[in-house]
Amino acid sequence: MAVTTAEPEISTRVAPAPEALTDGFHLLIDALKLNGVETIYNVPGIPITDLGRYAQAQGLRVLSFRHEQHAGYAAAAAGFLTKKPGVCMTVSAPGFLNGLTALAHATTNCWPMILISGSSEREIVDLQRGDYEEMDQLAIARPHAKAAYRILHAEDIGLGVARAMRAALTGRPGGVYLDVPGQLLGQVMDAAEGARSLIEVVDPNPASVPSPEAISRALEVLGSAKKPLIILGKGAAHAQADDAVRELVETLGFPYLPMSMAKGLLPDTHPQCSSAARSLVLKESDCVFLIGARLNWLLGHGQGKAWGEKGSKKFVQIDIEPSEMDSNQKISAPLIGDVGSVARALLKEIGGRWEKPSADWTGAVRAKVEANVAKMAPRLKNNNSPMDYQGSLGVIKDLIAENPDVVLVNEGANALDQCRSIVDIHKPRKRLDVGTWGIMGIGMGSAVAAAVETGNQVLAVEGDSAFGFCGMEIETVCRYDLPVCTVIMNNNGIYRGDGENWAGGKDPSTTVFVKGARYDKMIEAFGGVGVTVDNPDALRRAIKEAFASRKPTLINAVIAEDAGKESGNIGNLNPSSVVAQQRYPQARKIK
Ligand code: ADP
Ligand code: TZD
Ligand code: MG
Repeated sequence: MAVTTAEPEISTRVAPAPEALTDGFHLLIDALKLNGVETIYNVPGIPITDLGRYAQAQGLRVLSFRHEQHAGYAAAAAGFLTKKPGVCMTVSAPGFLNGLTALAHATTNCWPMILISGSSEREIVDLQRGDYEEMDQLAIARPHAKAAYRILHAEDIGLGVARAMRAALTGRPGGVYLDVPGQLLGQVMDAAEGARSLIEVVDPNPASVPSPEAISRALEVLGSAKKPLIILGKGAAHAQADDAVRELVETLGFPYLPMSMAKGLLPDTHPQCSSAARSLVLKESDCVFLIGARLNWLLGHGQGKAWGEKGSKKFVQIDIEPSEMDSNQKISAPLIGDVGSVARALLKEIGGRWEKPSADWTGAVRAKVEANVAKMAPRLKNNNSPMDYQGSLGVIKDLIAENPDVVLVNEGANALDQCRSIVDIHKPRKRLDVGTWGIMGIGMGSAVAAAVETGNQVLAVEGDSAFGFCGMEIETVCRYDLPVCTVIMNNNGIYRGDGENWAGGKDPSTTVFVKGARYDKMIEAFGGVGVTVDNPDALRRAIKEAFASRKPTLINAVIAEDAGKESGNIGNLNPSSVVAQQRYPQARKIK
C-alpha cells in the first residue's frame, strides 16, 4: 500500500468522470511543457514507457536512444546549446546509472540538465526486500548532481519540476536528478486542481551584476597591464551574450585565447585570436582576464612552465559562481555575475575611453600567429594516402569555413586535439566536444542533440575508439533521419594502431583494434550512407555530398596507423614507471 499523507480526495469517490481527472503521467508532462521543455531524450522501459508515449502524444518530441548514456549526453549538449535544461528520461536502477554518467558530466561542465528516472516501490526499496530494479537512486544521484529531488505525490509534481528547473538554471548551471517512483505516475487527482498545482518558474536565470567597486577594480587592473590576455571559456559561450562579449573583447583590444568550446564565440580568424600563439601569450602575458573559463587542469591550474615566471601575472575573472575565485590562483579582481551583464557593465564604465595595449605586445602576438599559421598551411594541403591528421583535417577546416553554420562534434585523442587546433570555428556554439572531463562517447548523443536543437547540419569528427563508445546510436541518427555526417578517423586503435603485445602473444596490444575495420558498413545496416576514403580529395567529396544531401552518412576515413601520438596532447598526464623503462625496451619508443 502506498503511504501517502494526503491521499487524493478523488480516489475515495466512486467512478468520477475521467475527463475531470488528471494523473501523475499527465501532470509531469504538463509541468515540463509549462516550463518550456520541448524535447525529451529517452530510453523506454518500466515504469516510464507510457510516460514517453503520452509525452509524444501531448506534442513533446521524444527521441528514444539505444543506451541511456547517450540520451543523457544529448540532454547535456542540449543544455549547453539552448541555455534551458536538456531533459533525459530513463528506467530505474541500471538505466538510471547509465544516465547518471551524463548528469555528472553536465554538472562538471556547468550545463543545465534534468535526469528524470523512474524508480521502484519505495516501501520495498527502503526495506531492501529485493524489488524489480531496486536501488536508492536519490541517494546515489545526490553527490553527482547539483541537486536531487523525489516526488511522492501527484499534487507535488508542479513543485518538483519547478525545483528542478530552478536548480538546474540558477547561478552556476548544473545537472538535477528528479526521482519519479512508478506509483506516482498512476496517481489521480482532479484535473482543475492539478492544473492549479503546476508552477511556471519566473526568471530562473536572473541577471546578476557585480558592484560598481568591483567593476572599477577590474578596469584598474586590466588598464594597468602591459601584456594583457583574455581567455574565453565555454561559460561565455553558454551565456548567449555573444554581442556583448565581442564588443568587450574588441573594445579592450587584448589578444584572446578561446577554450575549445568557446571557439567561434568570436571567429577563430579574428585578428585578436591568438590560438596559434598559445605558448607565447600564456608565457609572456602579465594579466589574464578569464571570461567564463576555469583555471582547472585544462589551463594547467594557471601555473608551471607554460605560464612563465611564477607570480608574473595578475588574474581578473568573470564567473557566475563566487567560489570559483581563488580556486587555483589569486584573483585580483573578481567579477561575480553573468557574462552578459558583467560585460555590459564594464563597457558602460569604459564609456568609449580606453587605451588599447601597446602595439609592441599585440604586434608581437600577431606576428607569431601569422608565422605559425603560414608554417602549418602547406601541411594541411597534403594529399597523403593513407591520410594523416593534417591532410584530413585540412579538408574539414576548408569545409567548415565554407559552411560556418555546421555544428562540429569532436572526440578522440589525436582526433580531438588535432581537430581543435586545425579546424577554425566561425560562429558561437558550433563546437561540441569532450568537455571538462575529456569523456569518450559524447559524440553521437551530442550530434543528435545538435541536429535536433539547431536544425543545422552536423559534422561529427570521431576517433575510432571514441566512436566505439557510442557507435550504436548511429541507428538513432538514421531512425530520425538527422543531417549528421560522421567521420571516423580510423587509425586502427587508441592513439595509434601500431602497438604490439610486448609478451609476443597472439592477443593484440591493449590499444589496438581490428585492422582495416569498415565502420561505413555499420550505417548501411540502418539505411544510411556509408563511404570509405583513404585520401583527402575523396574525403572532401564525401563530406560535400553528405552536406548537400543532408542524409545520415558515415565516412570511414583511413588514417595512417602511426600518425598519432600517445594520449594526443596530454601524454604528460600519464604516470611513468621507472621499472618499465628498464624491463620493456619497447616502452622507450612510446610517444
Ligand atoms: P572552459 O573549459 O571552456 O575553460 P569551464 O567549464 O572550465 O570552461 O568554465 C566555465 C565557467 O563558466 C564555470 O566556472 C561556470 O560557473 C561559468 N559560467 C557558466 N555560465 C555562466 C554565465 N552565464 N555567466 C558567467 N559565468 C558562467
Ligand atoms: N573512457 C572514457 C569514458 N573516457 C576516456 N577519456 C577514456 C576512456 C580514455 N581515452 C582517452 O582519453 S582518449 C581515448 C580513450 C580510450 C581514445 C583515443 O583513441 P581514438 O583517437 O581512436 O578515439 P585517436 O585519434 O586514435 O587518438
Ligand atoms: Mg584511433
